[in-house]
Amino acid sequence: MRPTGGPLLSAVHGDITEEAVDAIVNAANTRLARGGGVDNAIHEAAGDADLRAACAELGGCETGDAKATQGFALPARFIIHTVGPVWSGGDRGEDDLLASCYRRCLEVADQLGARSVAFPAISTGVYGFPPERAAAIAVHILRTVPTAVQAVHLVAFDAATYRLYQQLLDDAPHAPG
Ligand code: AR6
Repeated sequence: MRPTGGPLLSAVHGDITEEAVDAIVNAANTRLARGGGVDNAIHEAAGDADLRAACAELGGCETGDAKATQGFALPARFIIHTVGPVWSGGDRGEDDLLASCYRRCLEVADQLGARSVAFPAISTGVYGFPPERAAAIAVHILRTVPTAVQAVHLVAFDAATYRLYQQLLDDAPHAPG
């Protein structure tokens, strides 16, 4: 059951750096050093020098944890950097660590007063987490953890991930054909 007043979840197909929300989530690494994928796109769009300097002050981030910076040149006011697990077969606590990412991001969003948050598909790129399993964990945590966040955008960069989110949120188009 979704707690009363829980966030409205919606699937978005596109680039998270364009999301006009209070906070976007970055799929970062433990050093909070600029990497590839969504991390690279966020550094590019936020302004590399500003974001590098802000990340350097945070002193890294544990896998499963989350820490915030300003959004700088982004439409979003904040960036919540979280570090997903590297997939290594599923027996190394990967599910719990990924769940922890979503939970910690909501906690940090609440501390920031953010009411709208956009998430990428954490760990499903370079880190190799199976997308379907990751999407189910994401939706479960976002539907069950109490938060003051009112709107969550699950941003899929590719069509397959977008379809996964649509199916899980049961908002797939029902038009025949
Ligand atoms: N907007 C939304 N989603 C995106 C974008 C974008 N602009 N670009 C990529 N994605 P990944 P990870 C999707 O690899 O697996 C970095 O080097 C992408 O298609 O960015 O958590 C970090 O520094 C995929 O679905 O993150 C770490 O070292 C999802 O974002 C490492 O990669 C996550 O893919 C983290 O790996």
